[in-house]
Amino acid sequence: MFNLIEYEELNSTNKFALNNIKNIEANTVIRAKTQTAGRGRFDRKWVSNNKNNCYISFVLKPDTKFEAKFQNLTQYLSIVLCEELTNYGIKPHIKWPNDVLINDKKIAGILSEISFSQNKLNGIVVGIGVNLNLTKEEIIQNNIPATSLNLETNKNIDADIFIQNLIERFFQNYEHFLNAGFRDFKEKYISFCNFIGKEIIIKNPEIQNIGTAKNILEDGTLEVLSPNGEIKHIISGDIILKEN
Ligand code: BT5
Repeated sequence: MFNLIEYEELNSTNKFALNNIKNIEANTVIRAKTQTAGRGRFDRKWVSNNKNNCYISFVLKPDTKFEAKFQNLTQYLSIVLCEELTNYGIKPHIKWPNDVLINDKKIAGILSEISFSQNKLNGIVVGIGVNLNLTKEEIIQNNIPATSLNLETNKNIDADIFIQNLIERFFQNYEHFLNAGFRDFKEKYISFCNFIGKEIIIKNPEIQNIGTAKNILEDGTLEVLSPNGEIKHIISGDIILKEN
């Protein structure tokens, strides 16, 4: 049902997948033990130099025509990850749109990138980095507000098993997601969110807004009530809980 291709080191699993997308079969997962240039959203860096962590990219080819629901694949993957983490006895939260946190610290990040040629969709690459076995020193050295599954559970985590289970769980409902879109997963997504009803700051590279997070809509958009009573629909950016 899926192929897992593993490399000792890549610059970035997303970049490798995008560069080779035409030669990679649909539903292939590219894994690198380490990444020399792991990347986040808005050209930010993803710290990726510890080989017992998870750095993988899903190569998906749902259609040759782009559909809006494909943009929610990152939110779908954040739910899949939360379910997997719950199996380890911890309580993860989603920070819209798709960061996964434990006790307000980031344990994982997701980056989706799309490849087109001449208006034809070649494929979608959904990359995820999960901190499975970071040390406290690595977190301090890299100056990241992060946590890691081993630190939360006080156990070393078997990265091979974690990655295999995460991929299997992703593909369990992938067809359902493609047929129904985010709508059928919205309630599950909301069940992992802890910011609804709270005051938040919404930042994206150009603007900053303040408001109360009201809801997540059927297309994954964040609905915010502004202090002047206006309802805003946010489609991209970062959120910060205002009391932080
Ligand atoms: C993300 O970006 O959270 C998406 C990260 C996606 C990484 C995966 S790994 C496999 C695949 N291949 C890639 O090259 N990328 C994907 P963003 O929301 O922009 O968050 C980046 C920010 O998170 C940084 O600016 C740091 O503050 C913080 N950060 C960096 N490395 C981290 C880590 N290992 N753990 C927690 N936080 C980190």
